[in-house]
Amino acid sequence: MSAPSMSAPPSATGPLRPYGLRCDHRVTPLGIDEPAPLLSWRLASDHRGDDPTAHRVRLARHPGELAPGGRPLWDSGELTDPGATGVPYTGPALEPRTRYHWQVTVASARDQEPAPAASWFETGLTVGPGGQDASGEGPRAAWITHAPGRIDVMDAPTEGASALNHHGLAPCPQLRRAFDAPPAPVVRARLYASARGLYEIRLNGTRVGDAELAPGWTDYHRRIQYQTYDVTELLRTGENVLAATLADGWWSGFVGFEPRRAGAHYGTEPHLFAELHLLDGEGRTTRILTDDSWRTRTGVIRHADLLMGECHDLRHHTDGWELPGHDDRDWSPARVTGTDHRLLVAAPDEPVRATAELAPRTVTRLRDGVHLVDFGQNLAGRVRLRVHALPAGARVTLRHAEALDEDGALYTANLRTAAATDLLIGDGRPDHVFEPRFTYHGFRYAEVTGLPELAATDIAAVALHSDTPWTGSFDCSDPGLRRLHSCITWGQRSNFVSVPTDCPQRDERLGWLADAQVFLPTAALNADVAAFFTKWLRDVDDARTPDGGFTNVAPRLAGVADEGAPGWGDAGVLIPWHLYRTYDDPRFLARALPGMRAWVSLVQLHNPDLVWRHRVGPHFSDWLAPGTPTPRDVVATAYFAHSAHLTARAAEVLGHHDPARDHHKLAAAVRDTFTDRFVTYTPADGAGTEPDGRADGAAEEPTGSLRIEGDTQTGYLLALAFGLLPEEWREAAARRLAHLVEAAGPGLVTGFLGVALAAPVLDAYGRADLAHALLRRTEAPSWLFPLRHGATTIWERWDGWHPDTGFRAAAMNSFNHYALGSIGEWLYRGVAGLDQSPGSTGYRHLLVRPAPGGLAHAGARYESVRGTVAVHWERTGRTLALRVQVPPGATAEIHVPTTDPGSVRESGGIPADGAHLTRAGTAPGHAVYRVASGVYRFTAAYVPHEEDMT
Ligand code: RAM
Repeated sequence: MSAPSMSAPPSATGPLRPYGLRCDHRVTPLGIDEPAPLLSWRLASDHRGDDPTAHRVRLARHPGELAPGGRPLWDSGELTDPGATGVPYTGPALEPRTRYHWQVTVASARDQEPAPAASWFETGLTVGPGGQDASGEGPRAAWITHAPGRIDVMDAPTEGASALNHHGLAPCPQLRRAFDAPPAPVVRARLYASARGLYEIRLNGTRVGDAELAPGWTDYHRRIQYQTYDVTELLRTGENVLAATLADGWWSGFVGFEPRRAGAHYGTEPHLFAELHLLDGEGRTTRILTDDSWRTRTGVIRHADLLMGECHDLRHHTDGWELPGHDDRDWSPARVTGTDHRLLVAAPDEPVRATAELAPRTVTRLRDGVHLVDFGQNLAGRVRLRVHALPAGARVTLRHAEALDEDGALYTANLRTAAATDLLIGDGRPDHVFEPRFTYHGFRYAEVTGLPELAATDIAAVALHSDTPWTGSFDCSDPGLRRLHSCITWGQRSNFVSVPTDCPQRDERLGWLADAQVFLPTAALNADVAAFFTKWLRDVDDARTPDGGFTNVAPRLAGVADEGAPGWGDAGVLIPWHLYRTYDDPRFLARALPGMRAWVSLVQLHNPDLVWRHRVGPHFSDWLAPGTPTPRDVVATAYFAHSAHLTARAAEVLGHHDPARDHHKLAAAVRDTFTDRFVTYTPADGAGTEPDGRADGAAEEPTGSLRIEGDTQTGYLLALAFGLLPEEWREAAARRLAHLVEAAGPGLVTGFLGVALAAPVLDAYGRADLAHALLRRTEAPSWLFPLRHGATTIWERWDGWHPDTGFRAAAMNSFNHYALGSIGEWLYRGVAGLDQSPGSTGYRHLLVRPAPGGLAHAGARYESVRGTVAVHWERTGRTLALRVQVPPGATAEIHVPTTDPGSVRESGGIPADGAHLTRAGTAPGHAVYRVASGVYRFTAAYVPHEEDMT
């Protein structure tokens, strides 16, 4: 298995040039319905200071109209914002089902010819909300489903049979429609498809697109996504056939854990929606629509469920049903269930795709007909199995697990009611490849029952996840940290499945808001998650409670407390803010601001004294913290202050001055309340009240001593990360935090909320050494503890398995939960030193401040919205070499780690103030420079402290 491949700039060298053109954060999307999409680009140049001075975007229906002298539909004119990474389209209303070509030209400070680059996007069934376009031509297809009464109850598999029996899963409907191609040759064919449930469509036997689990999960009562496919190449003359298979998926299958409402959250059987638009050379469009002319029956898939698994009975297979010429007279007519299209929206994100295939590491024969396969990697996806011969009616059962028990058998207790069992029933014909299509499992191991032999070449694991383009890579000299980064990345792969889920294996897989919030900074470095979160923030908004509050999970689900808990509901504020800063797209804030304001007002309404005690939902506090719990009011009030502050900042960015002022005032008042109620500060001169429990003589320190109620690591982390303390108290708080971390091992005793903040806060207050010590720690709680015990993904609990006590309680013990993987952010920002400065958006102002610790080298590379950012440092003897790449349009403040600032050289020379570099003084352990865009190579004397060395 190779590392995920990254989208990278073109290898061609030269002056300033745009590349990586995107429309609404996607490369050449088909079928968008946004009326004012954002057109953006990255920049590359091989020269220092080769910054953009102006840009111009033009858009046309035909590429020729973009040529010099052509008449485009829209011309932005020359725009002189040198920091821009894109422009929103503001031309004439876009028409539906139309391809638009666009070109950006960027002028450079170096006075060369402006460099152009071109791309395109295509609009969907409609443009704008409401399912109707300006011409009144909305979608016309009906929702159709299998005729009732003809569904036979499935054959229950032998394994996991009880769960499956009781759930009464139904066979997957197949639907087909034969049609003749129009007489004139078709120049363009588009299929717009959706399901209430999941769909897979073939045209003349060939699968359309490569989306898995489409149309993805939304609150189907509020929004249903459709996908657009270019099927021009699949069309043939004469008879053609559209053939679809439907499954329950999130719509009518099992989701989550609520036993009273485990399945059928939105509907009871799946429905299909499809429109095939065929444009011929004479400009005529023929439409093939889902309606009652479609024929249906059930087929080979006897049931398919996301949690329970999938069953294929080959005896129900009919050769050629998806091809022209098949006689479907004994099929039933499809049943039309509605023609309401108001909820249909074009999917704004990349679909789930199969992105990797893993060969088994080992295949072990356990007993007659039972094999255990270890894929060596925990993942979300499914197994592909080649079966050479299977007698009619004989069964092959596939069970999945993340771990093995003491006897070397599958450990499935932690899956709770998720049967995660796939079943193949033979028809006696040789050679069949079995791969479930409408389920996924979280697993590293599979147990295959029913085959006398199993060759390693006959089985593979297929990884599935939302196909967010990879943008980041991290490397360093420590194999433990490299493996940690790999675990984090696999956690992301396994849990970004249409929504950001907590875990991929048990009967849960929900879009928990806090998990997403704490992991987002890491996720957004690993991958371009702008489109993925554009989609999910709609889910977050759709889920809001009637009084305007954010929930704990999105999409909202019966059985999970709606009222957002502190840190959970606040994700509705924190996530848009982080996305805005990362992707330089204020629309994240514009869309979210009403929800942000409603949330903060709601908390204020219920807590007029500004201590957040009421309407705390299930108050998860610092979830799963192994140490003394942080007082709940401390956690909640800290988040209240932070959300109020970010809401004010968001309003400010959008130019909404009054709300900005009000929320700034509120934030200041909550901060004051936080310090009044929860913080005791004793200045250095000894005046003031002595904090309780002071045992370390901290009051002797020059900056005084400080205690936050509860005296827990998380209390200090929240206060420092969210800027809740007066400036002059912060050093004291940071010292207390460092003391608590040291006293614990050094170690962390924080939960989901605290963990994410630990390394960044320690580093910001000069204790990168402690952050490194936490990373090096191998006893629980630590990141390396699970790795020592074979983890290949991040565990839900620090000690999900311990050699002394075995597995933690199965009721909540996931081995693929990304929340504690929030440390990934600091691997990039801290260890490698690749960051943007606090006031910067879209990586306009970089902050490069590596924390070498005891490592020999580290580096990170990141495709920002602006272009490639790269930092690599390496120590040889007593010299540290640092290479930094700053994309065009950006500047960087570079802190060169050195024990002798006078020794610093850049590209071999003494760095002197000039056009591209200025000296900015020294900081403890660093010499600081400000640079323009370009590549810089520093060397410096560097002798680390003894205790930093591994
Ligand atoms: C667990 C989930 C999730 C967490 C909530 C509070 O069941 O796995 O990670 O956010 O509870």
